[in-house]
Amino acid sequence: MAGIDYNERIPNNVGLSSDRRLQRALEKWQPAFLSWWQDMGPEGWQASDVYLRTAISTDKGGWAHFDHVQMPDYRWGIFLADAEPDRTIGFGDHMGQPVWQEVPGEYRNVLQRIIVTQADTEPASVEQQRALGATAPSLYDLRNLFQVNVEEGRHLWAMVYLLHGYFGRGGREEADELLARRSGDEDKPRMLDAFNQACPDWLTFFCFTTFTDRDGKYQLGALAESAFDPLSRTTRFMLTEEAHHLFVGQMGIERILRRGVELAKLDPNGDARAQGGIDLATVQKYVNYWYSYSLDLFGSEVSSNAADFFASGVKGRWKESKYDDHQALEGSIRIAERRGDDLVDTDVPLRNAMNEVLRGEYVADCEKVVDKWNRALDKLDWPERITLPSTRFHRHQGIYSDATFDPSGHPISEEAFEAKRAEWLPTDADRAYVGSLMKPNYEAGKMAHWIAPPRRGINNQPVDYAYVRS
Ligand code: BYC
Repeated sequence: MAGIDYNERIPNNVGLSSDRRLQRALEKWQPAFLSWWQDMGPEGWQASDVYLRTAISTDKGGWAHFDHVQMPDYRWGIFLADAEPDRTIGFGDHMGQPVWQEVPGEYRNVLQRIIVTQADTEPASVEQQRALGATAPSLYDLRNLFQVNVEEGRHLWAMVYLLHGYFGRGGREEADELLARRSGDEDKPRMLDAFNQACPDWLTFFCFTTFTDRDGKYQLGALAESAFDPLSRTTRFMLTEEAHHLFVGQMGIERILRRGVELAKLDPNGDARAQGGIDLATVQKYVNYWYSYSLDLFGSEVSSNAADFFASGVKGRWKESKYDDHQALEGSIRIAERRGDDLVDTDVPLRNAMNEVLRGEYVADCEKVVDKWNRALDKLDWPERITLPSTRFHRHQGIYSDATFDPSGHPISEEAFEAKRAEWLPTDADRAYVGSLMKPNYEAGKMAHWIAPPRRGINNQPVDYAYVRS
């Protein structure tokens, strides 16, 4: 690796070419990353030319440079959003003090933990999605999958830059561990539950990018408020890339719904499945599954960790500036807790409810997405609708995880839940049916039978453009 031109190989705006210490750390890590990418990144397709956008600078337009490239040659860059001059801490106990350019000793552990947790999700999602290239419904979708994958790879780089640049030996060891854990592995799983779930089909992929990537948007938004300025700047830039992932998910589900309705209308019994499509009831079950696992990613409704993160200035609220009170020492959030067969409202001090505050922003955003899907169904004159289950339904983390609730949030017995499970969540038979539809379509402009075409292509290219050339 000696003699490497870092600005060419790793586009960056962090002064990499003049930072010997950082260069040395990344020099060791880069081959390990590439070897992880070969082993755990998209299966096949590594020698294909994919129409990808690459971040080459943070200037307007510079981060959206489009070209056909082979994935291993993707220029994984390290970019921070521009520094805000004289930025001060916007919330918590240190409000008004200058932001930190180095890690304060007392917050070292907590900051490292939060960065590692965030970082771990990035390679995890690439691992979860690695087999999907074998069953892409179109070249357009195949390209979008790979775009998402390389950008998650870049987000890993962004977090590893922070670990290498600011956390010394401990940070370097954590960066190595990020390449050692594996999604779904019994011995070395990824850190958060959603990132250990299988992602074997494209309905799952579109639910994942709608709901799980959307958690990423809100977590990154909360970290963009951080008093640790390098973390704030790197997450601000990551957020600009995240929008496309959410678009891929939302439009993917909308296209499945549109096609499902088209096919159901052709069927004498109104059954999309009988015509080789995906029926709305199946989409609803997948939505229930991924939405509930993504709600878990916000942590417990009542959390002293979250209170500490806020107090110290490490993690803020979504768009902290829109709040009047940045101390959050007064006030409370009403949370329904289960007591026996009842739900009892409890007032939780605001700082302890910060996970719930962020989850509330996320839920409101998800509701808007579902509204858009339902508007599309309405336009097609179709009576069925998608709904979001209650935030209590099917939870594995937080205060609702040790009890069972129906999709409208009513407490029910475990037996009652199990009796309805097959109505509410994907069954083996649903997964087998969806799996049976997953046949690849690699002819430019052609779509799999179960999904409608997108309205337009990527970067003003036509839908039938050769987005991936083998
Ligand atoms: N699974 O007080 P609690 C993204 C653990 S996604 C397993 O409830 P806290 C992306 C927790 O670690 C964004 N374990 O929660 C999307 C703790 O364990 P310990 C990811 C979980 O700490 C798509 C215990 O339960 N970003 O970017 O207040 C593609 C009690 O914790 C889970 C972040 O996560 C879970 N779901 O908050 C690619 C941001 N939840 O320490 C990328 C950074 C909790 O007692 N992380 N636990 O052993 C954080 O802000 C916080 O760590 C969390 C949890 C919000 C995750």
